[in-house]
Amino acid sequence: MCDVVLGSQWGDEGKGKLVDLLCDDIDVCARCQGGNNAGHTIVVGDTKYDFHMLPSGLVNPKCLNLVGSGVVVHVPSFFQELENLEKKGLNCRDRLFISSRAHLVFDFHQRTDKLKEAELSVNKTAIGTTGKGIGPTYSTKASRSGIRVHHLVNEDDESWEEFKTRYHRLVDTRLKRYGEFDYDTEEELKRYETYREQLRPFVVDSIEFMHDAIAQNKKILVEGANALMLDIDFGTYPYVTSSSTGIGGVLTGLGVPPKTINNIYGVVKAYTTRVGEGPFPTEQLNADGEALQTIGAEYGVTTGRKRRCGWLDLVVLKYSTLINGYTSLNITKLDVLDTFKEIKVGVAYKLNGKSLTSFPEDLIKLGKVEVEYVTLPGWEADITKIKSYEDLPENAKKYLQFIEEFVKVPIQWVGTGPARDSMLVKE
Ligand code: 2SA
Ligand code: GDP
Ligand code: MG
Repeated sequence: MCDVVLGSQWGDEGKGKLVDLLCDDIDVCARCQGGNNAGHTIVVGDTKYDFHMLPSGLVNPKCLNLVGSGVVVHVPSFFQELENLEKKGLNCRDRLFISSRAHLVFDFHQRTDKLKEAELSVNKTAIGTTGKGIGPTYSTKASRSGIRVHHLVNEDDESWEEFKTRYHRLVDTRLKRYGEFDYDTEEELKRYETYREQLRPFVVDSIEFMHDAIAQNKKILVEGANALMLDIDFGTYPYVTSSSTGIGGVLTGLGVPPKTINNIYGVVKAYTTRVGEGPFPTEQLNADGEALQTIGAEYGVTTGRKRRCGWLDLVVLKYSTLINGYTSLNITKLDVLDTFKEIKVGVAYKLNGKSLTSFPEDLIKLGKVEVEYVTLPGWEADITKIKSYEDLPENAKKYLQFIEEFVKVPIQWVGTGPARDSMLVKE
């Protein structure tokens, strides 16, 4: 059976930390979507690990790790990330596998990601992407001209010639679209001739890999990247990423049937953040937002961008719960609210004075909604040293209870700091 960890807001809720914690008792950790746009930080003792494309289960020495077929892979970054982890003492090579069906991100995808953003910025409609080539790669996948891992590592005689033909064809379509851009195709191809040999030992048929693990009753954990509000279908389109970041992406990105899914853990930051452009109804462009940003150290793990900050939005969380069907929640970064005298929570949206009954699909509407808030008293106490849920201040418990009752999903864990042991379990 597979358990799943998913982001419930706009990302950076602290999924990596929960995955790391759960991986103590997990045989296989799998990524199903996204690429190296993701950034998951895990703190173990004095060591901080930054994960981008590789699964966070690598921190646990017993855990096997799969980069699934729904992930898009920039091979140079794959090796760079692996090397960085090895430098920090993680022995990962024998425990890391990559799906032969995963699509490849080339440098020209990254280049055109930036060119597209520059085009959009003329009309002030840039998405604020990470520039990692994610959108362009999923676009070439959907337009059926993408190149997959198996195309690169195939061993038969003609395969390298075939790969080069595919590659040139693909670059040509990009050149037609964007005109000549500064890019050395021969240099990139040369590098891939080397990667071809280097990547081969990691490549598996991920369908066989996952189904063998299921048949052997292995404990499997799927690590979602990005989050529901960035989902290509259900997020704040077009200010989204280009993959299915919700529960659907687990099935399409790993090739497992729905009946294999067991627990679905929704990770919820105790407030809200967003990186990049797009609507954010509870954003606080004031001292409260600045305090959340500073105390929460809200900077992008991949790009270093400052994250936009605001109050917890329960309209978003309810919508996200409808789609992903969380079986329990992990509330993270509760400690960031320690010093606030009062804490606001968004509970409803009004448009032209009328309460909305569903989450607006139209960004013009979403941009105009008026958020109704409930104000709860803060606890004004340091909770970072607390070791049991029962010992939390009453007002902190009331805050958590408010969330639980509103979304009708039980809270299972509460994060009180970045470290592994700063996680309270609620019985
Ligand atoms: P892209 O690059 O095409 O996926 O960008 C499209 C939108 O998705 C957002 N996005 C993210 N939002 C939060 N965190 C992400 N990962 C990094 C992190 C981000 C960083 O963990 O901090 O370092 O800046 C992530 N990845 C994509 C992105 O901001 C666009 O709004
Ligand atoms: P992810 O993308 O969902 O894995 O989250 P990120 O790693 O991008 O961002 C979450 C940040 O919050 C990381 O720096 C974590 O180390 C940190 N973090 C996670 N849980 C907690 C918590 O409960 N309290 C505090 N203060 N920090 C946390
Ligand atoms: Mg992140």
